[in-house]
Amino acid sequence: MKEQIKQIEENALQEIKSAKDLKELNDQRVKYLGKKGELTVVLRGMGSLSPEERPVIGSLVNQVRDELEKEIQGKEAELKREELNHKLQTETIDVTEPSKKIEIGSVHPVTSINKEIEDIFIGLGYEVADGPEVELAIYNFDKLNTPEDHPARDSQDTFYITDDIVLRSQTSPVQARVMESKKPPIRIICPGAVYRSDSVDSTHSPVFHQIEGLVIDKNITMADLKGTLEVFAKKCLGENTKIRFRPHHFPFTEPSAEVDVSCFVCGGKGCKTCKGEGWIELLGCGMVHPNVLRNCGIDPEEYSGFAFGCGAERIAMAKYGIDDMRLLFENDVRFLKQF
Ligand code: 2NM
Repeated sequence: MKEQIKQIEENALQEIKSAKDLKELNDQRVKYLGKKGELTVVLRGMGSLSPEERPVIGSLVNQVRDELEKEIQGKEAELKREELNHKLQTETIDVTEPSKKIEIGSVHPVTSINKEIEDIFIGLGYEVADGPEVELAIYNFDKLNTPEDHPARDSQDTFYITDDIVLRSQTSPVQARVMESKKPPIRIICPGAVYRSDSVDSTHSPVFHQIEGLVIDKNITMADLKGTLEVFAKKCLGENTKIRFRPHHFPFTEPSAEVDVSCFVCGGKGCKTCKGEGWIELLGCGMVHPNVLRNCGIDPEEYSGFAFGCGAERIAMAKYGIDDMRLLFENDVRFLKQF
């Protein structure tokens, strides 16, 4: 039996010494000292020994067990130390390592056009006004002198929420609201999203952005309109820009006109940007119709005014040479980063 215990001791010491990690060490603890461990089994078998042998073998087993326990404790401390050292070496944080690059976006071309136009008109003494995109049909149409049978009122062209509520098809309802609530003089500019039931193609989108301007005061004439738009065109597109007026019709203005600017790419000779015309259509405008003034509580005998409106996407496309409006809505960063 002594031989057997010595053999167990020898094997155990060998294995404990070569344990690679804490799990292996624990397996050995169980294997030798656990409830069914080799040494425990020997202890249990002592019943068959003679009374003289019993204390000798008993004390030997206890001695070996104490020894193994000590060895295991020592090995455990060693393995824990190694593990900690390994962690300290592999999990260090290099505070000098450059951080991940933060991607900063860029200003959308329509946003920068809006800002540029706002700045020009703020410089001329205008204020920026805004209002609801979900609008009462009264403000979108009726007050703006757009009759019941006008094609713009058709549900083919305008998004109806109910019979009386629409997604605004222009930003003029903002101007009707301002005329109703403020006494002239009024000088405002209204940028914002508008909605029309158009299919998407290279020049149309059901959502786009408009900038409309409005001036109401005593003795405002077409000359004020022309002078204002000329200053605007030069500041926006360059000092050499010329403008021309073509007669047009809008229900909310009389007389009405469309305004072209001389091509800022070729200067009027004709090129790809102006499609050989020398001129590019910029905006619509006119003298505010007396019915509109009356509808909004302003006396047309005392006050007159002009208004104009243009599409922000169209100006951005002309100015930056963008040939497809869809690019402005797809928001591909590779496209947007160019501006
Ligand atoms: C345009 C063209 C012409 C316009 C008219 C008004 C208002 F509110 F005074 F009636 N606001 N904007 C107007 C006039 C808009 O856009 C092409």
